[in-house]
Amino acid sequence: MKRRKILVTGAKGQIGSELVPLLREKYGEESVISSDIKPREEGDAPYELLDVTDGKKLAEVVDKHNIGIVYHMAAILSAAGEKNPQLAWKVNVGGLYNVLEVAREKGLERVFIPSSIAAFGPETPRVNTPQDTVLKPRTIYGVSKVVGERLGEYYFWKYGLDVRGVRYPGIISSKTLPGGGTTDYAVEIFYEALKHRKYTAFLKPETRLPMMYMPDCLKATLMLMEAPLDNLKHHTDFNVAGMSFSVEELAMEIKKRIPDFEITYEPDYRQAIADSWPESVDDSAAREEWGWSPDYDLPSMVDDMLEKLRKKLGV
Ligand code: AKB
Repeated sequence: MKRRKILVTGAKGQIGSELVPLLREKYGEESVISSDIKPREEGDAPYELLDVTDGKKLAEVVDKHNIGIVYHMAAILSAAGEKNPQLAWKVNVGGLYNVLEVAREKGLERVFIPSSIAAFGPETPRVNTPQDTVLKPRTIYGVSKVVGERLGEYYFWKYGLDVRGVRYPGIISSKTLPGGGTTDYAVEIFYEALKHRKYTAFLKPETRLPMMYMPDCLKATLMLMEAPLDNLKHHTDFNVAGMSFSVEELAMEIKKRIPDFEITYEPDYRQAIADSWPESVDDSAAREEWGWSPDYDLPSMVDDMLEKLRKKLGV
C-alpha cells in the first residue's frame, strides 16, 4: 500500500507557513498537502483551498490525497477571538471537531492539534505553571483550547485515535506575521525597530509571558509527533517552555543591538488577556515523555531575528 500523506490545515498562517516546507523537506514535496482558506501561492503545491468548518470538503480532501496524518493549524487567535467570539467558536471548536471526526471515520494514523498557554486563566499558578493544573480561561480562544485538549483526549481513550498536542507559548518568527494574537507584539517590535527605530507596545512594560522562537516551535511539534506512543502519559496538552521575558526586557535586548530604538507603552484590551496567562510554564512532562529541550534563549533569538529580518527587509 502507498504511504499515506500529510495534510496541514491553516498552512498560510504563522506556524503553518514554516511547518509545510520543513515537512516537505523531510517527507518529500508530494507527500505534504498544504491547505488554507487563502488562495494558493505560486510554487505551493500540492495545495487545497479548505475551510475547516466544512467537514464534507475536509473528508473529500482526505480521501483525494490518501491522507494519514493531519497537522491542524487553522485557528483564530486570542485577540481576534475576543472581537468575534462566535466565529472563534465556529472555527476553533467546529473545525477541530470536523478534523477529529474525519480522522475517526477514516482511521487516520495521527493528528496534531495545538493548544496554547491561553488554556490557563487567572486562577492558575502564574509562575512555572504546572503541567496538570487549573484550566479556567477567560478568553473564547482559551475556552476553545481547553475543549480541544479534552476532546482530543476523549478521542484517544474512546476511539484509540492518536491525537497529540502542545500548549504553544507566544511564537516569534521572521517569515510570516502572526495575526490576531496577544503575543504578536513580540514579532511586530522587530519590524518597527528595524524600519522606524520605535515601537508602541499594546502591553505594559512589566508584562511577562512564555515565548518560543520558531525553530524551537517546529522542533517541539515534530518531536512530539515522532515520539513513541507508549512513552506518552499525556497526549494533547503538553506544556513546552522556550523562554520567558517581559516587554521591557525584550525592548532592552533589541536596544543593545539598535541603540537608538525607543519603546513607548499604550496598553489596550489585550493587557487583560495577557494578565490572565502564565509568566512561565513547567515543561518537565514534555522533557520526560519525549525528550523536549529548547535551543534558543532571549539573546540568541534576538540575534537571529534581527539577522533574518535585516535580510528580508533589506535594511
Ligand atoms: C495568542 O497570542 O493568541 C497566541 C497564543 C499564545 O496562543 N500567540
